[in-house]
Amino acid sequence: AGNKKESRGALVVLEGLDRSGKSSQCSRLVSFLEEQGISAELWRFPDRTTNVGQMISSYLTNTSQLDDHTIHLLFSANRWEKRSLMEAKLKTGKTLIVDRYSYSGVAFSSAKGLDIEWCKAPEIGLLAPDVVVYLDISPEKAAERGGYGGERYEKLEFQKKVADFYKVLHDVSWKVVDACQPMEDVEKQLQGIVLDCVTECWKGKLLSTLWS
Ligand code: Z5A
Ligand code: MG
Repeated sequence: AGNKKESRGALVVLEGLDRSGKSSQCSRLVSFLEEQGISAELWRFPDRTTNVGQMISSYLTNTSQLDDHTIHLLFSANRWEKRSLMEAKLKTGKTLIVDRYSYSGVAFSSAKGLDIEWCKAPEIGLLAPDVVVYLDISPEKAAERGGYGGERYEKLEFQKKVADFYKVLHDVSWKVVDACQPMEDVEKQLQGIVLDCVTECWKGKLLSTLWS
């Protein structure tokens, strides 16, 4: 096994439709890793705490209107402003559990009708996740979970389009987990996937960049 102290942490991303359980699973995962003695941190995008993040937040709550291209670039800028910190943390051995990332960015904007290649372009050069766990649920089942709030994208027809674009983005770094299982079962599967991924990183797996 690799030397924990000298090895980097893993970049783990959770993706999935609204109400697929990303935020619940991300926090459980961080607690689990900490219990295992693996240093981990919870991250989320959008990061609403920055200036850019506040613009995104008022757009999502319909407090402000923005052109589709403009908001796309703001979401991307919100990841870019965190890139160097992300890299530094990974290099000091922290594993980052990230709630949504570039795949949300591309899937949501493409679902509005923007060209998918145009949507991917500003994400090029961001750190590539070591693993993307896709919490798989149909838009109908997700809507039944209730709690669709007033935010802009929380509509069934739109979520169906988002699901189609997620399918297009699926690549070798993806692991698909059935998000309709009981929460504890999803949790167990995630733990296995993430422990394997952390081990790979300790053994020297190199960081790479999107999209590869
Ligand atoms: N967006 C974008 O357009 N471009 C970008 O680049 C990025 C994002 C990064 C805000 O995201 C919006 O921004 C989002 C995408 C867009 N669109 N919308 N709408 P957000 O991350 O802030 O969204 P959120 O408000 O945190 O919610 P969410 O992500 O939609 O939900 P979730 O995190 O996947 O689910 P949850 O909160 O963990 O669980 C939802 C409910 O289901 C809750 O009551 C749970 O108790 C229940 N649940 C969870 N798992 C289960 C299981 N297994 N069984 C039964 N019930 C469950
Ligand atoms: Mg969430």
